[in-house]
Amino acid sequence: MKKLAFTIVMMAAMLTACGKSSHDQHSGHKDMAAVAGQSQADSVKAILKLSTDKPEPAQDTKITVQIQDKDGKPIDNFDVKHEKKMHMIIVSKDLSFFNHIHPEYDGKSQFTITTRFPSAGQYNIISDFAPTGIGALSKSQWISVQGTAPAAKPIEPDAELAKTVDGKEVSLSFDQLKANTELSLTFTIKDAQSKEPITDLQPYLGAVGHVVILNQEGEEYLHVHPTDEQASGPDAAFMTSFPHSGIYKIWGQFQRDGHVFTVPFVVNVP
Ligand SMILES: [Cu+2]
Repeated sequence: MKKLAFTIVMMAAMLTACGKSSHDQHSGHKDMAAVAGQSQADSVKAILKLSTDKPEPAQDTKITVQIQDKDGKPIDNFDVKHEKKMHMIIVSKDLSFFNHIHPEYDGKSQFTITTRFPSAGQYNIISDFAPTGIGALSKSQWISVQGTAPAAKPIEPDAELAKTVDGKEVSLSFDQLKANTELSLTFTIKDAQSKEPITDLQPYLGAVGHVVILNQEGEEYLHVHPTDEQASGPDAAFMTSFPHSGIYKIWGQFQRDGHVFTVPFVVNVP
């Protein structure tokens, strides 16, 4: 079958959450310096191909991502970040579906993974990787899965930033919540039944947890860094900066007893 190639267009804004700060001694900030500047990110292309030009819901679909420089020359050295050479986030248009997966590096500038899209509609595929010498950057591409998309679920800010997921009660707090400011967000995790703080979180991707933030349109992807990678709960703190006011969805991912759980929140950033 003819493969359909999409050239990934630079995201409207390649976002980094790396404000100047006095927190550089924190372990989570070490890779700040490695986040690529805009011009370096522009010089990298990620070419996304699917194994079929008509992906179907709930069918195995192979995703291939080729990384090239601006002249089409393969880039084949990548830094490992959070234990992986590439992190891939797949979200549905309404952000109700979220998947965080790790394509394998096949060598020769190519990453591959086989995944499934749950239903018809548009999905944004965000590849997060760090060419050696260039630093962390992300590229995204919308794809379309065959059929009639289910009705979009509204993306509404949570009235209360507390959720129960898999028997854990997770709350989210901010030291301050405003655009264009480096801020910390803290997840606090308790046992939902006993209300006892959970203090035995396991490292997930080399840190206390992994946080992904996207704006309402699913296009602005924020880099988020743990403040203390070695923490094990009940608090897991991260730093980021929201580039604009507006609605953002935040997914916190944590591991306990060998099981990863994902907690989504929606916030309105003033
Ligand atoms: Cu990842």
